[in-house]
Amino acid sequence: MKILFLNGPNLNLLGQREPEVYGRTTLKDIEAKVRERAARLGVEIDFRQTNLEGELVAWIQQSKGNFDVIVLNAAAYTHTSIALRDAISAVGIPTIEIHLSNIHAREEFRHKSLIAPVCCGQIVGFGADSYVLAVEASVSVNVNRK
Ligand code: CA2
Repeated sequence: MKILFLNGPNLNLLGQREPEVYGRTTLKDIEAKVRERAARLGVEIDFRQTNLEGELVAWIQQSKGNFDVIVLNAAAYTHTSIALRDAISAVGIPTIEIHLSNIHAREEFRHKSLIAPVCCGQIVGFGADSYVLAVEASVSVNVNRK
């Protein structure tokens, strides 16, 4: 089984800015945690970050036939991107939406996710553990699909 982890804009700054909101863990630290859990479950991981909306769209399109599940922290594009939503719909690979913070407990504009209706579920508010929980959720989604 192969999972594609995609991270959107500014997540490369994790651990370096706004530690009061996002903590001190870097994206590299999170990737290491994800790889550790995935190895224990015998799952393959590809872990990527980009600040570009079009690159996320391209990666989602290219995942067809190459990955079983996509785990997506679309960051700010969560709240704005019809292009990402359309790409998830078009590719038809089960996609899990994740966030470090609880977007529903933050500013009003973060409450709306344009991608949620085309994702199979949402994991929010557990910090780096949202990513680790997403490994577990991906395995469950993949098993229940077969
Ligand atoms: O909680 C999440 O995971 C978010 O996807 C993070 C996004 C935010 O726009 C979403 O509403 C919720 C922001 C990612 C930017 O991360 C930063 C890290 C350090 C300093 C500044 C931004």
